[in-house]
Amino acid sequence: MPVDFSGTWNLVSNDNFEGYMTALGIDFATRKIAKMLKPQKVIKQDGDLFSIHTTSTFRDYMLQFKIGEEFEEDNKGLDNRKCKSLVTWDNDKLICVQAGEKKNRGWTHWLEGDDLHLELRCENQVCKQVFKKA
Ligand code: VLP
Repeated sequence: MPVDFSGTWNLVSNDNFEGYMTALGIDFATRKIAKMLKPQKVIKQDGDLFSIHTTSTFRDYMLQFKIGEEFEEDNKGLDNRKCKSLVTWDNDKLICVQAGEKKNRGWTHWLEGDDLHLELRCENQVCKQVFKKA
């Protein structure tokens, strides 16, 4: 794949994270803390193998996957629901479907200029995040 997401990325905008967290059933107190965070993503891309490490002052989340290979995702420290997750390419976009209790759950990553974009979806809520290279 020509696109390379590798690098360290800092959050610069976060639209409707509240709606997304509410759809995931995150409690009020946790949402109040979480929406103040400016998480950083460290992405490592090596052929079909990816790791995405999302870190913040409150919680961290580590994801590792291979393109086209379904895996069990535990969402530990997020909503803690287990999903069967699958990440595939759609042209230059990285698309994850997180099959489980929540309908329409997943995310999409893509690059636009120097920025990393992330759309997070759950039920009828869409959160849009933009990151800049650290
Ligand atoms: C839970 C929902 C905030 C909010 C409470 C804890 C980790 C794509 C993908 C790779 C994600 C991030 C999901 C964030 C859901 C928050 C703690 C925030 C920092 O990223 O890059 O896993 O799904």
